[in-house]
Amino acid sequence: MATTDVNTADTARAVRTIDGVVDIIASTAPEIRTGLPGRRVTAEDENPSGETQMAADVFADDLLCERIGALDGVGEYASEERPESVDVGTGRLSVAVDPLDGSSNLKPNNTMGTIFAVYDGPLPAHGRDLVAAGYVLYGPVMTMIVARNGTVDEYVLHDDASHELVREDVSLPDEGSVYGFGGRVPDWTDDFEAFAREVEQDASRKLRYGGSMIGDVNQILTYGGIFAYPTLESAPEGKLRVQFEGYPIGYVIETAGGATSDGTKSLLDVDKDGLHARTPMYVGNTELVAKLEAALD
Ligand code: FDP
Repeated sequence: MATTDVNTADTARAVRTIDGVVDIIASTAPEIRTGLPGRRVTAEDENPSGETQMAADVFADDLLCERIGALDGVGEYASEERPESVDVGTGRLSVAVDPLDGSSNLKPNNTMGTIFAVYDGPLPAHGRDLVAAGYVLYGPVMTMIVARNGTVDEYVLHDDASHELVREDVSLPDEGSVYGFGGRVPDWTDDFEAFAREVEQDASRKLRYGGSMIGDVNQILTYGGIFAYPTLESAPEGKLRVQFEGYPIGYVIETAGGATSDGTKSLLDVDKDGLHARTPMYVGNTELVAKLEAALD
């Protein structure tokens, strides 16, 4: 077979696999949500980052691993809840998932999300290997954001496992009107605190912070502005995970016309070893992220 035929076949298979991952995320999210009421308790284990797991984290991870792992074209599955990735097939695409982002919001019944990233290559992968990424937001309405083929779309997810496209080509509004910064304020660096105080002084912006990254990032995608989970004095790498949070959210926000940074460069250019490596995260309108980088310089 000629090389071009092989490439065409590979590409067609990859497109089918990516669509399959999106369909599985969309159809599994209502089940994850339905399974939450009895699982607002801690599980017996900690996750690989040493954080308390909720029973819901484990439940969502098991469902997604089983279904995504059965998809043709997926070679590896990894999640924030497992120490190692799992070999699930012979495909060249890998899927990394944060099954329930913001699960400490489960007790107070606040927003949470499910994040997914599809990489062309083995895990841990690089941000520039992403071929699709997105997230589900469990809010009053269940929505899903998907970035692929250079555009970002929004879907509404229904309880019967169907999904409906509601917005095409989503982009960040030009004038950002909200901000949300994580971590304890006394634990922020002086430079970041000075930047935060400057952002607060602008009367056109309001604080919107809910403690679940997906909820907070979706505010930025909707209203524009800036979200940060910064470097902390006690945690120079910040809290959020490169493979499961930094890269996929970097991909979504940059595809939507925004900018992202680890403090000096795009989140997609972060170079870290290890499946559970962490990174500071700053995402939002280009002008605000540029100001942030200048402030931290
Ligand atoms: P959670 O620990 O509840 O799962 O990465 C996880 C995350 O939530 C993010 O969603 C959120 O932005 C951040 O951690 C909040 O952490 P802290 O409450 O420890 O600041």
